[in-house]
Amino acid sequence: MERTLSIIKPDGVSKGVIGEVIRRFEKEGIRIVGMKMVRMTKEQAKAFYAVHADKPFYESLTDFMSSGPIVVMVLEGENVISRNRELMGATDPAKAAPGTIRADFASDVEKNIVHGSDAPETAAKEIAFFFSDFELLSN
Ligand code: DAT
Ligand code: MG
Repeated sequence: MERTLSIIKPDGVSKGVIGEVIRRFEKEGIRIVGMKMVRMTKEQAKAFYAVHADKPFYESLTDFMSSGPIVVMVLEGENVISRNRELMGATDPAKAAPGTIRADFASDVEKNIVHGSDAPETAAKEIAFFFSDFELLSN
């Protein structure tokens, strides 16, 4: 059993697709074991995306990620890290496979609706960034 962090980004919240994204997870039998809506400060967004600090899009990405509410979730299931990445589709929605969340809802490579951890180590770090143990409830 694995866990991963999923974020519905500010564009996903403002486009009204929170329910649709969650429906896709539940339809796949992925369990939601933690969930809340928060708004990150610019500093928190910079810390969350510290791995991208040297990228040209870092300022713009962290402005965007702190621009409005996000829904953060911890997903649980077998191979859920890669299964979530498959449901999300490629980073650039123009390259995302048809039927993926990003192909269906994202407008560009930066405003791409969802985040998903990419490996067990990053999942553990990203989950701890937003959640404490008592907020995670296997069900
Ligand atoms: P992913 O979110 O698919 O894991 P990533 O980790 O490479 O992609 O990048 C993190 C986020 O940064 C991504 O969701 C959107 C933004 N981003 C990535 N590449 C970008 C680019 N070329 N221009 C603008 N934003 C970009
Ligand atoms: Mg990534």
